[in-house]
Amino acid sequence: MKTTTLLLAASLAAPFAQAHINLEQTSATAGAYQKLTFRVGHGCEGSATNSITVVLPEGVTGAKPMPKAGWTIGTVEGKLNAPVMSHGVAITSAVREVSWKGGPLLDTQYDEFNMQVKLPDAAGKYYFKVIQVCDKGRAEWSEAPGAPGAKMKFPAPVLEVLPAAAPVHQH
Ligand SMILES: [Cu+2]
Repeated sequence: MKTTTLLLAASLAAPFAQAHINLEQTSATAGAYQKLTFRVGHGCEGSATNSITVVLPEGVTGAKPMPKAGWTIGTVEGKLNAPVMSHGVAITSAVREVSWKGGPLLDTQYDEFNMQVKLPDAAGKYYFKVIQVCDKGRAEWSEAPGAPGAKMKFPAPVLEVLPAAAPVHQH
């Protein structure tokens, strides 16, 4: 009896973790032009989603949202803390936020929101804060892992940027 309960608890926990707002891509290469797909698994405690805003982490530039039928795109440009080189030119400001407003996306439905970005040259974990606004209520997906095993209620979508392969030595 006890085993059955534990197994059931485990099988319920796994899909729930996938149901948040998360990134389809888990890792990518430093410096690459990368497609990012934000997956919206549910609304705000049952209420339909009518906007999501993605806040780009420092170093992620060149954001180009993919148009989406039924949704209006908005972007917010801002200064970068450190200039980024692009095609030999130092970029000092870039899109910092991308939003899609529209829908509504019902809690019983699922959708995906795409953009292309230029990833930074520095490897590491990059957290994309997402603000979800619903007909009733809102959610900020902004938590980064703290202590190991600590439970997060609203984890931020994360992308692991891996070092670019060292150039092949050719004679
Ligand atoms: Cu969730």
